[in-house]
Amino acid sequence: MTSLRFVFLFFLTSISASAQKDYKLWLQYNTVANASISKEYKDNLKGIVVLGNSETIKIAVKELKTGFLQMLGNVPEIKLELKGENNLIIGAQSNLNSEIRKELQSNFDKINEEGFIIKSISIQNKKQIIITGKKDAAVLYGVFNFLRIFQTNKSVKNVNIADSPKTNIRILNHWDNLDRTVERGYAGFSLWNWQKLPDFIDQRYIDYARANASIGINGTVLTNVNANALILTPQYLEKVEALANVFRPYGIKVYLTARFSAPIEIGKLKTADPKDLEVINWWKNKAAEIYKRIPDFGGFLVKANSEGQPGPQNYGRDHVDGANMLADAVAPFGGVIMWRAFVYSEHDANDRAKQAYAEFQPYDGKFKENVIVQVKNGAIDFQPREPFHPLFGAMPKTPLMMEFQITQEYLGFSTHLVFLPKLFQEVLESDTYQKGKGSTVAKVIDGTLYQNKLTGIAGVSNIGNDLNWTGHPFAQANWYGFGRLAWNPYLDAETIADEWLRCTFSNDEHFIKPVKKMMIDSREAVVNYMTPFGLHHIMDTGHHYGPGPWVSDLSRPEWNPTYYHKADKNGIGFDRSKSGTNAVSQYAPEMAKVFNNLETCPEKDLLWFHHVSWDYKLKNGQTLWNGLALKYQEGVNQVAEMQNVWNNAEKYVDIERFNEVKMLLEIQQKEAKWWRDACLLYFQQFSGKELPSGVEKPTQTLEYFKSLKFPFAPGNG
Ligand code: BDP
Repeated sequence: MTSLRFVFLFFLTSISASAQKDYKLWLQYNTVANASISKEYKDNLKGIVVLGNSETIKIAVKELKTGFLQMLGNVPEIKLELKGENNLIIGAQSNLNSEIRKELQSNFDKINEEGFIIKSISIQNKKQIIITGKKDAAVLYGVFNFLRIFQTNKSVKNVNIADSPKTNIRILNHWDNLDRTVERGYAGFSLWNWQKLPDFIDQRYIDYARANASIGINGTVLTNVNANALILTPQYLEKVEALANVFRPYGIKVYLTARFSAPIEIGKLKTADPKDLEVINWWKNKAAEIYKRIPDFGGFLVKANSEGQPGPQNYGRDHVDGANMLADAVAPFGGVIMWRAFVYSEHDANDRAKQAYAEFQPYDGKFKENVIVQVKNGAIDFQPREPFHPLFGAMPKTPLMMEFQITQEYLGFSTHLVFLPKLFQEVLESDTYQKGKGSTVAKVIDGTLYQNKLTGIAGVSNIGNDLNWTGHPFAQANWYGFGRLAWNPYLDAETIADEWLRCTFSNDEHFIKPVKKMMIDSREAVVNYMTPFGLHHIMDTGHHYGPGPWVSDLSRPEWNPTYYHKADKNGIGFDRSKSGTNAVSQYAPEMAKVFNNLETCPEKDLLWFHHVSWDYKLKNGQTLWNGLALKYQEGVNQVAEMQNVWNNAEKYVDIERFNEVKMLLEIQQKEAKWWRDACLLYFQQFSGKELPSGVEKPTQTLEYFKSLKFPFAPGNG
């Protein structure tokens, strides 16, 4: 009996230890094994001098204590004034003495309000390290970055960093409903326990804020873009206020989604017409009511006249009227309106990929200054690969913010390992040519191309109440990577993967090298086994889980996969060239030319822009049919290789996370084959050709794949 009880207890503790590891994200603070780093620590960090006593500074001190204790086994003495040498000084610029301020003046000149300085300095011939910035939240960013130097086993000797975020709004979009379901959420239910708020503050809210602050995220939209007006009632605003109070010391502002018809639904007005005086006043009063509770409220995110959501067009007005009316309501309080450009209509016979540009581009220069237009990375919808959205660079007088999707709606949910920073980087690096060569999307987003003051990057969150936050242990890297790229859109995906692996798992090079490569390659793998050569939107209906290239019976034509791949006996692909829908003309002439011509169009985007014959010769000499089949196979092979890499990583990883990832990769392998077989069998009906050698034969029939149903697949709103 006793021994059984022991086994049971042991089992329980080992489960909770594993959950804790997963739960700790990239803030594991593993013991530093590198002797020279620990020596440096002992020599250079004898005390921590704390200047200031705000909540934020207290959080920073607590973080340093936790980090040092866990990584290096002890905590330096905490001092309230500068004495002796080899101290770590932390505090905002206004709390520094004049000598230090003078010493750092040139560094302060280089950073913005949220930037930080970490520098080894000599004051009265005494060596110190200082972490500072213009405000306390910046000091906190500096502290996390300083700890990351230890986490990644780098040296702090002669450290000299001055780093500022390149965008103002670095924000998560939670598509969370008030009943705690999460639209396109694959990691459990919403973190926000509306029922128990405002009185019950779940530790998770604090840990969430801490994780975000550690990567520089400074905003969160708590609610779904398919909005519920109730969030704007006093009953809910009280709860939002409680969350805002938790997040504030971490430098995070809350934002809400505004349902355009709220004045009718909760305000009892007869209309929501943005030109109606009563409506205008209703929003002004609502804004005042919110700011009274939450003085630093960020503003509203709005999805209007898209996929059935109400908007200004219901009243014969346009997006500018709607956005500007809301902008006026929040302007006196410093709020912003993030107005989404994700619009398309079943009544518009135009190519869906052209609709957002056609509608929004003519509005350039017409929005109020506190409006920023939020544009998805591509013109359709978060596919495994899309060419960059043609609106980027095409609205010089309008701030545009990027919307990436961190949750993997179309990329294998939280089951497939796909490292998204690689996708994000590809988009950010794309050259729009809108102001000549070098007009990259990143420069549009950080405001340097057109000198926009208001800038931002949004990521649709992949976070839920799963123990490990994101469902897949490696999906944590996508949250992390999003934050890092929002801070600096020029960062390289490899650098991000490297950092994340070291902070999350291990600094052992034998682990880092292969696993980093696996992460980097994982993005191309998913493209290969789902949508190679620019194919897109061929997933199954509603839940978007698994392949469904055959679907052709949905009421809205542009919801059908057949609308996108247009496979027939002549070939496959969507002709968006001049002889087709001419979507290419929405790009700058240089890019339009490249995309328009079959010969110069990058093969990765081929079927996005062209309808191509099955016998078309690819650059490698293969016919399109053979090339397509081989790409699908390559995707499957890449997942097999990922499994190999992971199996070899066993000795560097705790057993729980090792097993989780192993099981998930097994599912990914099965599902990669499913995508390959279902798509190839379906397209083969049109090509009428045999599978080339090297491509495995499908083990099921097309009918079988068509018959699969997933009525309870998660995330389907
Ligand atoms: C699509 C999702 C849908 C969202 C919509 C949006 O399928 O659930 O509401 O985007 O971004 O990707 O508004």
